[in-house]
Parts: sequence; C-alpha cells; structure tokens
Amino acid sequence: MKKIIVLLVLLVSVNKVLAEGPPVEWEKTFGGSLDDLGISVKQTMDGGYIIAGSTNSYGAGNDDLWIIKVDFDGNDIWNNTFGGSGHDFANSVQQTTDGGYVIAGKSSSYGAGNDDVYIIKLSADCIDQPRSDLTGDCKVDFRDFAVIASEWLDCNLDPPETCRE
Ligand SMILES: [Ca+2]
Ligand SMILES: [Ca+2]
Repeated sequence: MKKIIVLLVLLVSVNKVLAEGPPVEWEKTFGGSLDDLGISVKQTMDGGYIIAGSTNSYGAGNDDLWIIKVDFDGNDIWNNTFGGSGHDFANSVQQTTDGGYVIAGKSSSYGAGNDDVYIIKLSADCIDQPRSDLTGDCKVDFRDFAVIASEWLDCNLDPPETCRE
C-alpha cells in the first residue's frame, strides 16, 4: 500500500513538471541586423506595454537605450532611441502617475566619464489630444480650466478671442 501511494505521488509530481504553461497569445520581435535587447517590460494604463532595452541597429552609434511602446496586441505604437556615440543601456522602465514614463539605465556617452547613471522622463502619450486640452498633458482637467479662467481675467472678463491679435 505504501509503495502504491509513493508511486501515485511520483506520478502526480511528474505530471506537474510536464504540464504545459499557458498558450502564447502573441509574440513579436523588434530590431535590425545588429544586437537588440529587451531588458524591462511593464503593462501600461492603456492595457499596452512599455519595453526598455538597447539597440545596436538604430540610433546614434554603439548601443543606444531603446524604448518601445506597444498596444494590447503587441503592435508598435511608437519607439525612440536615446544616447550618444558611446554605450547606452536601459535597465528599468515604468509608467508614472502623470501617464508618462521614467527609465533608468547607464550611459558612457554623457556624464563624468565611463558609465554614468542615465535617467530619462518622458511625458504622457498624446496620440489623440482632446480639443479642450490647453496644457498639453493629453487630458482635460482643472488645469485647463485655470488657463481659460486666466485668459478671461487677462481680457477684463471679455471673451478671450476679442483680446487675441
Ligand atoms: Ca537584431
Ligand atoms: Ca550609443
């Protein structure tokens, strides 16, 4: 009886080891003919993903820090390289509460010599800017109201259009 239980336990654990993981929803590659590397990825508020890494295929020469924004299905929304003629890498990326992004890495192109800490802050994505967004942060909130209010005040409470040249 003991032997049977041991055998059953073994079978169950072997089954666990051999179990397949979840199915692939999508997979993508980004890059050119030289070395390109993803280091950090995070899901973003819009359901897409932000990826940080480095590219030798594009940019200013040697490795450049490479940021890629993809949508929910992994389609490239935008991408950008940062760095100079030296070696520039991203280590980590995440979205910030203002909808922008902050990236940490290292750069030998800039700074005091050899590798230096390299931090980049990007503002929020603004692919569809609302018409009433006057502050350029891609959303309509009290800051836009403050801009309108100050325009009316500047115009002695007449419609601001009448004060514009
Ligand atoms: Ca490549
Ligand atoms: Ca570079």
